[in-house]
Amino acid sequence: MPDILLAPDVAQALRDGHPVVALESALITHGLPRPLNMDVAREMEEMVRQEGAVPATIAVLEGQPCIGLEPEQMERLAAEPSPVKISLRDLPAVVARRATGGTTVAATMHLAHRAGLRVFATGGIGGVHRGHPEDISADLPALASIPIVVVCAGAKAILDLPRTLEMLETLGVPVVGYGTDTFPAFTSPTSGLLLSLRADSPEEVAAMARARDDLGLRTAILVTVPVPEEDGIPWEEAQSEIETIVAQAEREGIHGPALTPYLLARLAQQTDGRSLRANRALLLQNARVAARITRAVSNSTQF
Ligand code: PSU
Ligand code: MN
Repeated sequence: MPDILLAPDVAQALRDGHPVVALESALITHGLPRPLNMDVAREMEEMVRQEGAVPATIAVLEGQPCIGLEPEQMERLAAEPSPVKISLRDLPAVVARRATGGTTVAATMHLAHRAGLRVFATGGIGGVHRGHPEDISADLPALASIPIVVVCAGAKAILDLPRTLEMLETLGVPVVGYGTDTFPAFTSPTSGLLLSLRADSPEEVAAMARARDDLGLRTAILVTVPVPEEDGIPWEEAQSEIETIVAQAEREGIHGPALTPYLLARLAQQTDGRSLRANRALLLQNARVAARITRAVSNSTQF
């Protein structure tokens, strides 16, 4: 079994120096309900192709880390009855035991970087949970140590965003507002928290990634793109819903890896599906931006 299996079109694109965008799969297995999960996964791949790059959805299937899934592999993953939510610490056991699951931002970053991919699109990264400053997503240390560009819509709105942003600063991760001066809040366009970096074009992001490499730094560059205004839930409005569901999780004693999927599912119920529409819109937009950045990164590294 190869340690990482590349889909034929991904392998070809990497050989030819064509842009490849990594996509994660925990959002398919744990972030979105069926059948929306499959539709969105397909749409994200389509968006990347439309923008002139090759999509590579990353997952572990029966112990095999895969970079790029065939349509039937994607379908099997989306329909898997009890997939594993695979973060970094889970990778060794999942591979050793031949298990199947979706990779989180942290695990996807690791596999993508190992395969030579440089840009990765997701929805919202993990961070520090509200009321539980000890529950910090492995996404944050991964961002501090894996040099890849991660395109997201900020950290998930259900989290403690000020603490999450502080932690990213501590870890030395550049957080870039893409066309914005404030930290986007996943399904809400802004948290109101100010960012120190802004970029308005794919080329600016590519230049930062290049400078990071030249400086010998190993951090990711976190590009945060606000959900389109018309699809997003205004931040103040989202707050009251989130306070309710965070209290509910507390009462029900939900914690650990189950907490984020629980909160996302409750938020969808609580907002009558508006959070799902916002989640879909931001994922597609992030796929588009990531494809454009990947093209700029490839251009900036051609000799
Ligand atoms: N983006 C989405 N939906 C998701 C996720 C991201 O739109 O479900 C996933 C990512 O895989 C992220 C994970 O790494 O949620 C965070 O989980 P935790 O807080 O347990 O680290
Ligand atoms: Mn956690």
